Amino acid sequence: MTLRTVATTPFNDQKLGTSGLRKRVPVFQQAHYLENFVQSIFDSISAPAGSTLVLGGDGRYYNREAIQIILKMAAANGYARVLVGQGGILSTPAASCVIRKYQTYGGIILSASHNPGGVDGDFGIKYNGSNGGPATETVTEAIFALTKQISQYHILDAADVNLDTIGTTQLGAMQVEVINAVNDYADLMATLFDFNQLRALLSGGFRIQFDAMHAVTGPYAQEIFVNRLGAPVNSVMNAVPLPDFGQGHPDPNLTYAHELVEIVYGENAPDFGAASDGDGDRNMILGKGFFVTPSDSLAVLAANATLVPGYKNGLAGIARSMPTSAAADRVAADLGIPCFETPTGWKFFGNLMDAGKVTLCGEESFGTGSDHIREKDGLWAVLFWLNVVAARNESVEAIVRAHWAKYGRNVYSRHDYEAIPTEAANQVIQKIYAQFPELAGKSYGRYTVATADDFSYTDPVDGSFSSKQGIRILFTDGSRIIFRLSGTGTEGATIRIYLESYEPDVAQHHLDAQDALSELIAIALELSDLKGLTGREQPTVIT
Ligand code: VG1
Ligand code: CO
Repeated sequence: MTLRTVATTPFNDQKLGTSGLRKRVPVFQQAHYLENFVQSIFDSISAPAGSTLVLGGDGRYYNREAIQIILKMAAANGYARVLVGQGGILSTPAASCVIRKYQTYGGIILSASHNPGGVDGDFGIKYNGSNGGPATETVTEAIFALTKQISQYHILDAADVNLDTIGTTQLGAMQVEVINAVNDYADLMATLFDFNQLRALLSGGFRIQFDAMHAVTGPYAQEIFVNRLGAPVNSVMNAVPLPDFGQGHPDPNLTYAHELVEIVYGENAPDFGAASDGDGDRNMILGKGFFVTPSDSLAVLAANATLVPGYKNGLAGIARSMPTSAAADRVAADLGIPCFETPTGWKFFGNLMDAGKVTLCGEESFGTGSDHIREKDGLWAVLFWLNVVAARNESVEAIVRAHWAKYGRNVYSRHDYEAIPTEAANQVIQKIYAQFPELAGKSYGRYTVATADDFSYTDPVDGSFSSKQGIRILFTDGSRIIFRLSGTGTEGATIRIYLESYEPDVAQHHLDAQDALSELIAIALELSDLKGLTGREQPTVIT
């Protein structure tokens, strides 16, 4: 085994997005591409000699190859030990769980989350710190800066390590320990939820259907729902993780999880449906023929948290990303606890949780989580919902409708326009900016603009400042239109339009969100001239 220092030159496109670096597989397969990025991570964090690293990914194409490269680089960079998920697989929440449980210095997660995988699909990589959470912006900027000046990386010439058998292998001076993270994760869940009550529910005729979308959560869902809670085996569908996710798009929403949606809206539907994404951090919650928006989900979980053992003493506070609806704010106000509004991306919640300021966090993009780890957590959200259903002995729909009756309904939808040429997307944003000076006070039908701004955020814990986090058009009645460019795509630009209005009147709560929001949708299209500038007639995805 020889230690090699390899000369390299920088790539100019290794800027991290909302959640790490995401590119097409062939980009990552270029000589030195992955190595440059990994060495930049190692150089920026400079872990003390003897540190332990956690390593694993969502099992997508190139996962195994990347893990072998990173192991050899970790050995050459002075790590003492690497904990790897069996088969190289770790869900994002399980990686966070394991980093915290074994108090490691940090971890590398290989995932492009909900983006499709396969030979021509997407691949991604991100670094999480010792708190188990995504590196903060300060760290990601430092990594990017190093990628622009890198001249060499270190790697051990060695045979590949067996990733499939639980146990320890020596790699140079470093130990590679293949672990069963499914058990670590399931054990953590058992400390938070009433597994006895859940077992009674799931083995007592209440039917659930969980769609793992051929992504990472299959083994975790089988262990928890089937093995530990006694649900029938067929409660978990698409449970085998595949490198190309069965050619699907592992994004748990009404468009891409259509197989599950058809079951839950069909005849003889189960009582409860749920799905998770490529790396297991997202969740979609469905009742029988009923969809729960992620923003409502956060609010409902917060309002019912004391019914769940892990949260029986109440919440310190709630945080939501800026585009997420204000439904959670209403619950926080009612509970007399703070509610924080952060930029999009889980990395902004870490400081708040570490400082004990918030317990629950959520994003409109099907992300919900708590301070049990430092990532959003798909299966956790499903278990939380089931625990609330069991404790209240009511259906998902009844719980949500009762919530709306009490707090009013924040009617919500997001319209995505994907793969827009970057130039056209920038024109749309510029078009809105240009109107900022004249927007306040302007009326559109029954809506009057209160303010328009570009969201910025000062972290209340470390004072770091983030600007340009999305355009907000705020109306006098609390309705909002938000425009943002995605930071996770790999093809052109994705424009996201987030729409929200507040409806206190129960008599209007039956309305379909698209109908209730139709005026705001028209205003958003008029303001941005989106159709004119992009030629797009319809959104690619509506959630
Ligand atoms: C999207 C979501 C954001 C989420 C991010 C990572 O980012 O909007 O809320 O945190 O994905 O989630 P963007 O920049 O494309 O809007 V995941 O499950 O893709 O790691
Ligand atoms: Co994800």
